[in-house]
Formats: sequence, C-alpha cells, structure tokens
Amino acid sequence: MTSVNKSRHGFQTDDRALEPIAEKVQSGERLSFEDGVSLYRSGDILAVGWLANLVRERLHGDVAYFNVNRHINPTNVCVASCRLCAFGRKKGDAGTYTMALEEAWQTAGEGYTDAVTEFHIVGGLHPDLPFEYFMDLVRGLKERFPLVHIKAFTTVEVAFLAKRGKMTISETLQRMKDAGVDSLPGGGAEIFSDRVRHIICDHKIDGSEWLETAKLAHQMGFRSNATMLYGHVEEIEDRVDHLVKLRAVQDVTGGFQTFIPLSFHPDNTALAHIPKTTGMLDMKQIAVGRLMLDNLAHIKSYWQMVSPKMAQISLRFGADDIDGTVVEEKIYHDAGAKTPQGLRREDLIRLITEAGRVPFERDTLYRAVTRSEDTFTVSA
Ligand code: V47
Repeated sequence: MTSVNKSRHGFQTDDRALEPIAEKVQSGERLSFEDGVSLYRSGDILAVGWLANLVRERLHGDVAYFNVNRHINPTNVCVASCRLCAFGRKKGDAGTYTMALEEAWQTAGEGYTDAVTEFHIVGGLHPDLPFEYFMDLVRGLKERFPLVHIKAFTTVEVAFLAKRGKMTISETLQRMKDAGVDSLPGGGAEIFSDRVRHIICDHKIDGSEWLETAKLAHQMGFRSNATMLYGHVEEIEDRVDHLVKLRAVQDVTGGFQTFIPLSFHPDNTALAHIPKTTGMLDMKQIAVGRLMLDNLAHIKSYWQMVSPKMAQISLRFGADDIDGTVVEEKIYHDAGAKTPQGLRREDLIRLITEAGRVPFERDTLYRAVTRSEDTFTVSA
C-alpha cells in the first residue's frame, strides 16, 4: 500500500481554530496547552484525525504494531478503594482471589498456542503479600520462560511495594530489575489533576509521585508506558494538563515508549452513573494524544478498551499500535467490557490489514519478532 503524500493543501476544515494548529503540525512545531484545548473542543473530528494521521505516517508510514502477550493479574485484593475500579476487592470480600506462585506460573503458560513474547503483570495492592512474593513470581517466570519480556508493576504498585518492603523507590526498582522485571506498564496514571484524583482514586499516589517514579525508573534504565484514563469527571483542561506533564518528563528522560488512552468503563464501579465514552471521544483522544505528544514514538489504541472495530479506525486517527493477544483480561471485564478477553495473532493481523496498514509483530521494545514453529527470535 502506498502512502498518500499529504501536503498542507490537503488539509480542510470548517473550524477556524484548527488552521493555526495545522500550520504548526505541518512545520513540526510543538503545540501549546491552548492548542490542545482547541483540538478537544473541535467538532471537526475528520480534520483533527487528518492532522494526527499526518504525524503518525511521518513517524511510522503504513506500519501498525501488535504483539503476542499474556496478561497475568496475580491478585484482586486491594487496600485502595478507587471509585474508578471494579476489579479491586477488600480482603475477605466475596470474589477475591490471590494466585499461589505455582498457579501463576502455570497460568502464564496456558490458554494460547503461539509462544508469547510478553507477560503483562499488574494487580491489586495486597495488604499482606510480602515483597518477596512478587520477586519470586518474576524469578519463577524468568526461569520457566527465559525468552519472554516481563512488563510488570505500575508505578502505583512500585510505590506500594516500596512501602511494604520498607525500601526507597530506587531500591525497590533495583530489586525488581535483579529479579527479572524488564519494563513497567503504564497504568495508575489516571488523570494527574489533584481535583479529579480526589474523586476517582484518592487512595493512590498523587500525579507528581506517579511522574517522579516513572522518571526514576527511566533513569535506572527501565522503559515504561504512560496511560490516561478519560471519560469520567475530568474536564478538557485536565486532559491537556496530563498530556503536557507527560511530555515534560519525556523531554528529560525519553523513557516512555507508548501512550495508551484508556476509556473509562463505569459498570460495577462507584461511578456507574457516568455514561460510557462515545466513538467520537475515543478517536479524538487518540488523535490529540498523537498531536500533543510530539516526543513519544508510539500511540496505542488498546483494542480491549475501544473495541477491535474502533481500534481499526484509530489506525487512521493517529494510532500506530493496537496492543496484543492479551489472552485473559480481567480489569475492564469486571467493569462491563463487552470485548473478547483475548484475540488470536491472526485476528490482530486481519484487523490491521483491513485498515490498510502493514502488520508488524513487535516485542515490548518494538523490535521485530520472527516466528518459527513454536518459538520466536527478536531482531537486535
Ligand atoms: O491503571 C481500571 C485502568 C489501568 C478501569 O502499559 C480502568 O502496555 C477503564 O494500565 N475503566 C490498568 N479503565 C491497565 C493498564 C494497561 C493496559 C494495557 C496496556 C498497558 C501497557 C497498560 O486500567 C489502571 C486504570 O487506569 N482501569 N479500572 C475502568 N473501570
């Protein structure tokens, strides 16, 4: 498929506020806070998407990334009572679970036929599990699956484990690294605004602690992802503030690999009265993320969140990655997600191909994965 050459003359809009922004995007100039607000306020989703697609194609041409991964959620017991969450439960409540280590290692090898290249491990903030449980979990996975990249523990979990283990954040990160953690997932960022955090997740570390922990992880050689939860009680300004803060950390460390907007799923949460996000907002979120985060290489449209169908469309609205096979998703399914729990490798390839993009199987660090029989190699 050949790329269309998009010149400034191809840009059309009936929204005057987008014209100066289009000039900046075409000349590669950084967008301001006010530009971010104007992009969110615009009703011309096709124009916003056109601009985001321009940047996306400049960076990645027609390539769209996916991976073969497996999620593991070792426990849903959580000391926090975040109003945004339907997954975490208090110790002793009905429906709690905590995997024994053997069970977690066994789960890691189950449910998927192709060799997975990544374990994505996140879970509740368990009041009693010792720090060593998590390190043993990682060590045991590395022993059994030495080729698989371990992307484990959000900065919120890192901060909690540090407290539990009576260690500094950097000691905790070092112990994680020694045990075999290769990178960090992007969860727990939610929205950095204190006002909003007080409403949706006031038991978590605050926004600046999240950013400082990510910064430290990058300085210690970890790559990590960055998320943003939208579609609840935040204002447009809170979203732009979140993006600008991520961009500022990235200017310093360059350690974020991917930005992943997460649409709020209200079912079974304490915010169940909030309506679900719409397709317009989901696509705009991807597009504005692509346009504001000029120093981040990848924008992931997580198919579990926006649905496989919308993930396909998003590949024309700024996204270059749709995430992976996942196999078993619990966090959004507890909150009412209607998507499948996992997809097969062939399904992801089909979604990407039908969107007119070229599928590229990546590992967690965006290196090419080549498959043979029941194993894989990663190019340097
Ligand atoms: O931090 C929790 C979100 C996140 C709900 O790094 C909810 O590659 C919507 O961060 N509605 C965890 N969202 C998942 C996550 C993630 C997912 C995929 C890939 C990567 C990556 C990271 O899920 C939490 C929170 O922001 N979440 N509850 C809910 N009801």
